[in-house]
Amino acid sequence: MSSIIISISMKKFSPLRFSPNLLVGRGSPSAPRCSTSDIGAPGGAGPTLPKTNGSAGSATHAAVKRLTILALVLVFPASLLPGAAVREKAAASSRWGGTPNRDQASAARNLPADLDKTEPLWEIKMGTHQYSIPTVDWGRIFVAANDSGIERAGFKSTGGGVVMCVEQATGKLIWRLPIPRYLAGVTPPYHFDQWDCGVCSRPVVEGNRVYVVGNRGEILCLDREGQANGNDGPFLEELAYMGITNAPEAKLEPTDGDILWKYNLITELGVVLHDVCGSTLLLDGDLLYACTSNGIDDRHDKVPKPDAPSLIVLDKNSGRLVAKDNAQIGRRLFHCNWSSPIAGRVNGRTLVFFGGGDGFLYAFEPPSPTQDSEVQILKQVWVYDCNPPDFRMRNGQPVPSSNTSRITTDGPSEIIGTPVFHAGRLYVAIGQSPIYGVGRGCLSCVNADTGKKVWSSELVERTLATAAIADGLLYIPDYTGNLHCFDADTGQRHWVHPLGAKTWCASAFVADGKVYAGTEANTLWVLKAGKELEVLSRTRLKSTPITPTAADGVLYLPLQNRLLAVPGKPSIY
Ligand SMILES: [Ca+2]
Repeated sequence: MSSIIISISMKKFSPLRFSPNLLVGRGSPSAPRCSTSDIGAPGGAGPTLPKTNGSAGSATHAAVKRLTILALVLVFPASLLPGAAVREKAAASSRWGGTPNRDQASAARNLPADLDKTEPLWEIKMGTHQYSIPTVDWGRIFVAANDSGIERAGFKSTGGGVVMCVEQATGKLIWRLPIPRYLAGVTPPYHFDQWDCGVCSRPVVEGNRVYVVGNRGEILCLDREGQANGNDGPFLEELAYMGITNAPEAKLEPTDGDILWKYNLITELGVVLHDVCGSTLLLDGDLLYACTSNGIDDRHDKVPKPDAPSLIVLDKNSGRLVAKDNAQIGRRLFHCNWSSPIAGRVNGRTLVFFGGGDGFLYAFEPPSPTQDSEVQILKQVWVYDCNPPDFRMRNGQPVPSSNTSRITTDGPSEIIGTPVFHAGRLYVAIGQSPIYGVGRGCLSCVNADTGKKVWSSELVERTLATAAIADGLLYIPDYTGNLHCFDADTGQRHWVHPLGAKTWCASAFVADGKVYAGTEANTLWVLKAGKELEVLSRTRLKSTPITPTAADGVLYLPLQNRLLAVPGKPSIY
């Protein structure tokens, strides 16, 4: 058993009570390509994009940078923030929100209403920084953190990351892949992988493959079985990759991870990553969509690679680059690209949507199916400005965006949380790193086919969160600590609830008629889902909660330094 597992409580749990499917280790089914209905007629182009670069500051501010990193992570996942939705009893949550839609709603049931009254089934230690939402898949949980506390012969923590696979029933380690820190991240123009945030991307699981963005700026394809079934290739240098130093005695162990292939964003694309790679991959058929995390330089002064792609597409089988965008988001970038791509089916076609670090929402056509090795340019279908006009321009003059030398509350913001596809519409909010403070924000509902606005609301301030939509209601927290409930169809706000502390590490997660919302003050709120505001419980935790996920009557709640499995109604067993 892993030394990082600090406690396992089995008082209320027996593996025999689980569905047999949960104990199957291999061969989980693929999720449907898309589950959304067709909508509308083909639409036109979006607005003309400005050419200005919003990050004009020059001063370097260490404290600000550090907080920035922390902030980023959380969203992605929630956007560190997305909730893993799991089809109840299907035990597979291979995709964020259960589908390419990225919705933070889950069909899981029988979940706890009050964590103070529920003893966890188990609890495992997860480094010191944990921002990744766990993925539950056929009896296993895939999760990521930083590499603090890992004990393995020949391994030394570098402030890097780790991807782990544990048993869903017990939390017991199956395998782990330590990923050393990218030490060159301290060298200009980089300001990257410096803050012990580790792997912030949520693992995407399909069949026997696990796809994740590593802390070194690499897209990794891992073997679900790790080294337990041998070292599968083509990549075979796991010992050196993990930084195992006790050669020549060193050898791979069954509990080591197994890399099948990897794609390096830095060496292959020349992007300058900033802070963290916090986005989660989108898997659709044989294609793997990835945000490149191209960003500004170490001085927060300019974008070193303004024409580098922000969104790329790989062949999931080989890691070959299939396509990239040419939207030149880097020329308008405020800080970095951190949002995660999503897909939806509209008007008989699949579109891929991406929230840019320039505050625009983009729709692209998938690459053409071809065996040609030439890298395609993604065809842009439309673009929508998620910033109201007066956020960008006022009295004929550009409104400055926050950066390390100039903190503003009313300028434009980027997209950090993940857009959500629901009933033919996209829901996305703008935000900034929490170190830039609170400020004006906007939640937008956009026709996914045409890119035209359906409604928007400036009641939601800057946020890093991803929306959760269930039964026609949308839940989203903002950085001020307000949790909002909107009518997803009309944009009418039903209620707002102050959570008592700022929120940037977690999106709201809705399941089983409950809304789970965490704050930076180590608090988890549980509210009743619905048009009427009703608080069910408020629990003080040992660390800051990240966006939870759920499956089979259990809430899997990541904290900054551990992962809890909290059961709902014991009667379901
Ligand atoms: Ca293997």
